[in-house]
Amino acid sequence: MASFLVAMGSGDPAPWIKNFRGLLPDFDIVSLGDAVDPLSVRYVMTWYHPPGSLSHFPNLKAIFSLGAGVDHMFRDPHLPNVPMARVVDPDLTNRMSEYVMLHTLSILRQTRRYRTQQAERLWLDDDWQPAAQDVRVGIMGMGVLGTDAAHKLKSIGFDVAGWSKSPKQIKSVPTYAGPDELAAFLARTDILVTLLPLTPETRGIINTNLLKGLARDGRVAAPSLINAGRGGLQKEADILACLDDGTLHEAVLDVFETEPLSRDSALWLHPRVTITPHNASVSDPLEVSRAIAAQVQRAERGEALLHVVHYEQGY
Ligand code: NDP
Ligand code: OXD
Repeated sequence: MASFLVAMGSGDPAPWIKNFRGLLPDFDIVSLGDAVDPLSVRYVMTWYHPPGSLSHFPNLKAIFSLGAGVDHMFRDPHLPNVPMARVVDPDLTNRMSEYVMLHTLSILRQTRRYRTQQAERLWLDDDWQPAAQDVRVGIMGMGVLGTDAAHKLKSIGFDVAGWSKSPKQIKSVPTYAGPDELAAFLARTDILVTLLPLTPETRGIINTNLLKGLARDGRVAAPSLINAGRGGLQKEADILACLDDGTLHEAVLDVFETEPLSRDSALWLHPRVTITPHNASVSDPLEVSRAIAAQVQRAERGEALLHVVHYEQGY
């Protein structure tokens, strides 16, 4: 019998094994560390598998990331050269857009300031707020998640633009592409949302230089940042310095250079930082299992996989 290997270096494999036993009855569902004939392993689902642990399965046909991000796979220098696919799931996409809309609106409507004023029982008659249409949101990463968030932000009135690697044509959303158009994109951005994958090209991209390029002529106090892509995109020391010197007004961070975020990090107590524990979008495990099982069935029928990861691009 062919095997489907659940290779998790992070998180509990048990619920996934249970799901796949129900969804893929023709496969022996095994976990890393189980005694398994290497020749039988035909598919792998991974989330932070230990590097090298997938390199001795000669009949492997495909690898599936448990998440939308695949940077965890590329940590492995011995990654087998077989097709790889990632999760694209409407539930995951919706949840990310909820996160982006929640925090973009919260910055627009200054909820952090009102929370502080409430704690001080302070009623100030200074309630002017800019309209959403006068606030420019820039989304770095116009893939599945960035594009959905862009449309939803647009539908509630924000002036939205996007930046990606390759040029795009998206109705009602001006787009910029590549390093040559980054400065122009940043210069029209009051709220920066990063939904980029972590690759050698994007590592550390959210740094002082980039943050200083954000708009200085906006209707908001100073530009703000929302990063729900990956922690490796950001330089946390630069974000803190930019918050303190007025380059940045507010930062909302779901992801961190090291996770979990160390209890010593100055980010925790900064008055203009919002921290969420890498849960901007955690999709339903059963939905993800169903999506992966459907991919296995496609491969077994000889059909091409969906949502394929490009080795050379790293995402
Ligand atoms: P996609 O692959 O669909 O989109 C990635 C986007 O980033 C594309 O528009 C791509 O450009 C762009 N991009 C990649 N490299 C560069 C570059 N060097 N310069 C400019 N643009 C670049 O990914 P998703 O939208 O599905 O997901 C994005 C990321 O979100 C994931 O990789 C993951 O890290 C993160 N994520 C975080 C979650 C959380 O809970 N915090 C949950 C799920 C995902 P192009 O269109 O030209 O290819
Ligand atoms: C993902 C994540 O990549 O949850 O899916 O971060």
